[in-house]
Amino acid sequence: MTAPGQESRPRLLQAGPLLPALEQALAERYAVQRLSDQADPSAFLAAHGTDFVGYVTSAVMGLDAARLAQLPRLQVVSSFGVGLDRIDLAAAAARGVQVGHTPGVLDDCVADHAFALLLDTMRRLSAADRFVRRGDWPARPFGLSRRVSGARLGLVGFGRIGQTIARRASGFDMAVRYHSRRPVEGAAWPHEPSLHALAAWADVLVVITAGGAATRHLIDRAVLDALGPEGFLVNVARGSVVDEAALVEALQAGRIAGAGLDVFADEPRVPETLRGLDNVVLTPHVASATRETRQAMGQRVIDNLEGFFRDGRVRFAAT
Ligand code: 8YV
Repeated sequence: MTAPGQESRPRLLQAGPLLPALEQALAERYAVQRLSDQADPSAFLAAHGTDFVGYVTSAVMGLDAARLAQLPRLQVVSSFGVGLDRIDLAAAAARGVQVGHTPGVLDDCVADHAFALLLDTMRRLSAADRFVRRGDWPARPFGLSRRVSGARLGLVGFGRIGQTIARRASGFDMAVRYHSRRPVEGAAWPHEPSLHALAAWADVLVVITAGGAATRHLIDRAVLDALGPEGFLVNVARGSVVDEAALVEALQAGRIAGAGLDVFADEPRVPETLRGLDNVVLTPHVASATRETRQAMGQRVIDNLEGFFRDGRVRFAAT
């Protein structure tokens, strides 16, 4: 066993638990320590922060400016996930720290999950499942749901994942429009410059835009009211994009028809009020969580580090 002082492999600090296979792949290549294993992370960083040249994190665990400041010799960050809203890119850039993430490999699974939530909320699958399990079927009819085929799908955000969702929608003969800051060149679907107009037009609004300050509470009370009592909301982006209190009020008052949510304002806490509603489908931030996709994301984490330590550049740089 190599004594700490003799370790010649690059030293990495891992923010918290990751997939066991990824942790193993990291440990085979680097000298890795897990910050979340330390009883007092701040004291640990004060004593050992200068040891680390790399930081491995995730879209959820992130890396803020305060933590970055505790790692004065840091050169590279490799994040498990595509979202960058919890990583202070400006602070990293100011220090010349490269940041890599995992774009491209999770588009299909996040789009599939968005569609699963869309189908579930509109066709009331989870509610029907609860109905049968409760033994309510003999006593009363379940009632009607909403037709998905031919419905109008409004996409808030039209990056790689948004476009993948749009392609899924063609199999359901849905009309698709999207809202984004700028029209996407060559897109096969119309751009709607007004988010309110998109919400008023759509039967179901799917949120798949980046998180962060620029999109905070983009989906507010006015947008929900434009969506209206027949409209559904699906969020597979970030909880911060939706004003959650306004959403709960709209759902409780029947001012929108239902919601399918994979992300929340204060994960992993989900408001009791949401959990009590039957017209809501809730999943614990798992849109990318298939074995295949998580394995591919883990490979990107390794590729970014290998690119950096071999050629001086992460392979999938965050911009
Ligand atoms: C997370 C995500 O990476 O990629 C993202 O932006 O939100 C997820 O895929 C995942 O929850 C692990 O942190």
